[in-house]
Amino acid sequence: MLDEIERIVRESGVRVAGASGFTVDSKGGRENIVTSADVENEEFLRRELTALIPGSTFMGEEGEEVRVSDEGYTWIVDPIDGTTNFARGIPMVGISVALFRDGQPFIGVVHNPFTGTLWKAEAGKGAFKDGVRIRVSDRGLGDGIMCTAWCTYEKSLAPPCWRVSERMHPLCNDIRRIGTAACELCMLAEGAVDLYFEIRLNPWDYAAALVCLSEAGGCYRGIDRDVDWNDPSPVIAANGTDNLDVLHGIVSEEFGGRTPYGE
Ligand code: LIP
Repeated sequence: MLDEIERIVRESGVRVAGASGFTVDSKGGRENIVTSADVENEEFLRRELTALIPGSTFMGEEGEEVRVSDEGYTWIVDPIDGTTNFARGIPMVGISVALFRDGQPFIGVVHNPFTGTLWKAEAGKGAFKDGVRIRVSDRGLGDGIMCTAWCTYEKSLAPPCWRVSERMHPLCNDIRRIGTAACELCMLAEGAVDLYFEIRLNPWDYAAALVCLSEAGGCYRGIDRDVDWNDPSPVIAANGTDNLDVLHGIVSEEFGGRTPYGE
């Protein structure tokens, strides 16, 4: 199954990397856009992936609302994670495909068609980047690089996000804002970076990458509970529980136990 999913994702990557003349529309607010390439790639992935498992359900960023099935199979897909990067020609995007079985994630594939990089994992079988086994780093906080964002789509939430960055910056090595959660979380899985925080992501941004992160020995959580697979959630992740606990503590203090998404 993983090989078949990889084949389909790579085929979709050829379409995305070769897209031209696509339209750009707003999804509400000037920051939240969708391109015709997103929509077309989601339809391609929906058709090909659901044909792999007849009767499977499909949750896609650009489609109608779907919940993860407690029984059977559900796909959670972001056809182009990092849409703004894609629309502006910044070659950091991720095609993200997760497969859930009986409500639990067990396969994740993330592919950047511009670099050719593909991360993949199946529960219990390890995580891989371009076919090579990967593991999180063992860096302490002082050597850690944190990927983060400052809530692009709801800028009223930016101030506490800035404060988290302000407090983490002197503790760690540096901070990066790359603009694709799927790829950033996979870079955490491969040991390139060491921490990750974003206050508001959708399941399609992170589901596949968190399978890779788990299989690579990393850890993640929400603020007051686990990450949600059906609704927007904060995502706090790290290469180990020591760094996760420091980051989670600062996030909790800055958001005052109040999480903006019903957590
Ligand atoms: C993006 C995320 C990114 C976040 C952006 C956006 P999209 O996903 O991957 O980390 O900061 O605001 O949500 O919307 O491009 O698929």
